[in-house]
This record gives sequence, C-alpha cells and structure tokens, in this order.
Amino acid sequence: VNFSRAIVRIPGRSFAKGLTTSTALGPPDLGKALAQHEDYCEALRACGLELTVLPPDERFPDSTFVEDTALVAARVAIVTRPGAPTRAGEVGAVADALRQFRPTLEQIEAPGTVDGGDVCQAGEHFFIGVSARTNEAGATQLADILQSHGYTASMIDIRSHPSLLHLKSGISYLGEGRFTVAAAVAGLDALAAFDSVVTEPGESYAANCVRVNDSVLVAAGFPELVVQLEALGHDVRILDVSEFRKLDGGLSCLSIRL
Ligand code: CIR
Repeated sequence: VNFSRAIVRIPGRSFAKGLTTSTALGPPDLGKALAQHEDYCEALRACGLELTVLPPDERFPDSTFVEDTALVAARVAIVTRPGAPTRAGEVGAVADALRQFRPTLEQIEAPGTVDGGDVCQAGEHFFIGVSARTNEAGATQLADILQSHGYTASMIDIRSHPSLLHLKSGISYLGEGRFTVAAAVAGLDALAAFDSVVTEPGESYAANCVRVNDSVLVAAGFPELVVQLEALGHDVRILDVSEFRKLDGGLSCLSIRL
C-alpha cells in the first residue's frame, strides 16, 4: 500500500449520462462532481501522490471512473477490457498515460472482460470478482497474467449479490491483513483468514474505501465506519463523493494508484 502516483480523469459535461442502477438517488450534478473530484485529487496529493490528470472525454460519460480500465501492481500493469460496451473505448487514453510509467502493459483480450473495480489486491494475492462486468474468461486471463508475474489469485463470484456492481463495491483491503466488508458479503469464505471490519447497517456503501500510504479515504456520511477505523488506529480522511455514488461509483474507482 505504498503509492507514489495516481491517474485520474476529470468528469466531462456528459457525466450525468453515465451508467447507473442508483436512480433513486437522483441525477448527478456536474458542478458538484467537479468540486468533489478536485477535493479527491487534493486528498491524494496530501497522501503524497503525484497526479496525472487526464482531460475529460465527452464520448465516455463514465470515463472519470478510471479504476475500471487498468490494474497496476508492483511487477505488472494490465489494461482491462471493461464489461460495459459503452466503456470499451475508455482504455486507450489510460493506457497511453500509464505507458509513461510502465512501458510494458499486459492486456485482457476478447472474449474476456474485466473491470478494475472487480480486482482487489491484498499483498501478493489478488481477489477477482466475477460479476455482471467481469466474466469468467476475463477473470481466468487476469489470474494467469498475475500468476505469471509471481502473484497468486482467486475468484469470488458476486453474481448472487446484485447490490454489488463490483467486488470492491463490497470489500476493500486496508493492509495489515484487514478488510472492510459490506454486511451483505460478511462471512465470505475467501476472507476467512483475514480480519474484517464489517460495516454497520446503512453504511455498506462506505465499504469501498481506499488505503493510500498512511491514510484511509472514506466516503462522507458514514460515521460508524470512521469510528471503527479510528479505533483500529487508522488515519481517516473523509471525502464527499455523493455525485459519483449516483452513478454507482465509489472512492476507489476515481483513481488508479501506482
Ligand atoms: C459504471 O456503471 O460503470 C459506472 N457508472 C460506475 C463505475 C464504478 N466503478 C467502480 O466502482 N470501480
């Protein structure tokens, strides 16, 4: 969990046309989203990261959710093949940005699909969610690539948990053998060997948090989780991401950390 850089992408004017299942929250407000994105960038800088800020691309309303397009670990960087057809074209600009830092990129190939939001790294191991976005072919390719670089990988099928868009909508790795886990997926066999901070009722959304160096970024509005994390000694930074939530996005999906 030691990062020096991140890639982010500013939301474009077409942002409100992004994919969503959270229509009950209402349409997102672009002005607010831009302000929240700036605060997010500032928080990453405060954690010690240097940012590559990509300009908006109006063709891709979901392109601010850069995490889904690439996966970067210490020994390998992989360009994904997002499962939503409207997002397929997002990968090019991110791959170009990434090549500055990682000249050799691996790639998920058809018919495989992988969204980065389904990939959760815990030390040398990767949990790969099989979801509506990441198919078995993609998950298998990804596991093979990771294994060829000396990592281990296993799959967690989340297709029976429709409340989770991605695996990381429901779990995040905090380092030191500890996860945050949304109540809906508490007790996953795959995480039995780890410590879990299970979110309180009504706080599932905040299970998607991000450990960045010495801090944990947590979505605003979930005070119980903040209490739980601070009691464990974490330095918590709170960020309002309400407008991204309206498009099913969480804190993690707004950046690729490397
Ligand atoms: C989508 O449905 O693809 C976007 N509206 C949200 C993607 C969120 N990504 C993530 O949590 N990793």
